[in-house]
Amino acid sequence: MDFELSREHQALRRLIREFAEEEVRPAARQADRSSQPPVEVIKKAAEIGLFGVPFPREYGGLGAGETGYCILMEELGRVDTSFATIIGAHIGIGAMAIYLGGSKHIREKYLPDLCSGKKIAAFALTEPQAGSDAASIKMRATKEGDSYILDGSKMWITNGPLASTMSILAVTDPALGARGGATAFVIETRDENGQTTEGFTPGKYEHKMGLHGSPTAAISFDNFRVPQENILGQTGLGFVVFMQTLDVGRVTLGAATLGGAQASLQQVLEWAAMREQFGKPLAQMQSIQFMIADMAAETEALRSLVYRTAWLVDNQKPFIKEAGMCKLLGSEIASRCVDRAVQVLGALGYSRDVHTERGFRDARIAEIFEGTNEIQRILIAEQLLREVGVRIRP
Ligand code: COS
Repeated sequence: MDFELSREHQALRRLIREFAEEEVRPAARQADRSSQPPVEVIKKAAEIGLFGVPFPREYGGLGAGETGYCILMEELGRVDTSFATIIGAHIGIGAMAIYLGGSKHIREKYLPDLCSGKKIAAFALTEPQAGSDAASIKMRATKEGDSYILDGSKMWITNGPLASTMSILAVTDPALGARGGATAFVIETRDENGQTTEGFTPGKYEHKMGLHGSPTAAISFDNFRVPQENILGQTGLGFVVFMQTLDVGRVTLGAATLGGAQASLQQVLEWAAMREQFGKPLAQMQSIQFMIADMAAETEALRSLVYRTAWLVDNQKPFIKEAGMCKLLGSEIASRCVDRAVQVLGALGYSRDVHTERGFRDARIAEIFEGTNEIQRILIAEQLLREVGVRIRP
């Protein structure tokens, strides 16, 4: 058993950490305050190849696999969850659905521009009535000659206002419903000048509790044409492509929360060493030491889980259960850690002058998006019970 990262992965971590500290961190507060994504930092991330970290070199990626992608998300999650979310929605679900479901031709057509960051991707699944119950989507794709016509709307789409390429799921056979009658497509929603494609309307920006630097929007389609060759996977089997994509995304969401938890721990360590009350540093107080120990133990356990699961993905071994665990544990550990950081920093932790307050707001969503933690618990239990011959859903 070897717990060392390869030299390439260590070099990748150094590159990303430097970028995160020098470029992402200084822009994070302004992005949060203005609710605008840091466009210049996004461009610089693209220039150094961060938009294609896991994908093979033949498609323009860095070829660093799921392990490299987890390193990316951990390092970004350490400094700014919003920025990690922009990159995560682009790589982990938007472009990943194209990689997992696309033919060689479709991969070659779309992935190079996504890996270079020339284009930004989004993943369009959720609809007003279809959140946890992903199979209740109503968006229609109707066959017309060599094309499909998309009609309907999606909501809570991360990168919705930035993306020009989207993976989208729509019902092609209403009689079969989404589980056996939905098809996944890759679509182009904007041209090179940012002009929206006919039939596509970006909707209102969502005003969220946190993640202000990561734009989220509703989007709608009216008579939007997509060529048949843009199908991801097989006709009628798009639900599976989308579920497989979410599995991969959940591992790296775990990595982003690992970064958040680590940052909270670091902040508590530094503050506890410096801040004095009752004539001694907080670090001398057992109540604070207990918090530090709990944070460190949870963070270390999460680290082992995330990188072992990345290893499973990179070695083509089953990982659905572990992906759910990364997302479930990661989101809850990060929330607990940042909550403790606010407590240790006291009134300062509640102040908008330190990034703990932003981290506290930003952490909460990880318990909800990419499948709520309740859904993750069901998926984990289902996988375990299946191994002993019990089915908990029809
Ligand atoms: N990998 C491969 N195939 C999968 C799969 C996975 N992870 N999950 C489901 N499938 C397949 C099933 O095997 C089934 O195929 P068969 O009928 O051939 O057996 C089909 O997809 C339907 O699956 P299932 O019956 O499990 O669908 P359900 O509607 O009961 O629910 C859950 C599936 C709850 C897992 C799904 O709705 C879900 O993940 N919800 C959360 C959605 C989410 O994460 N939203 C976030 C928004 S996008 S950021």
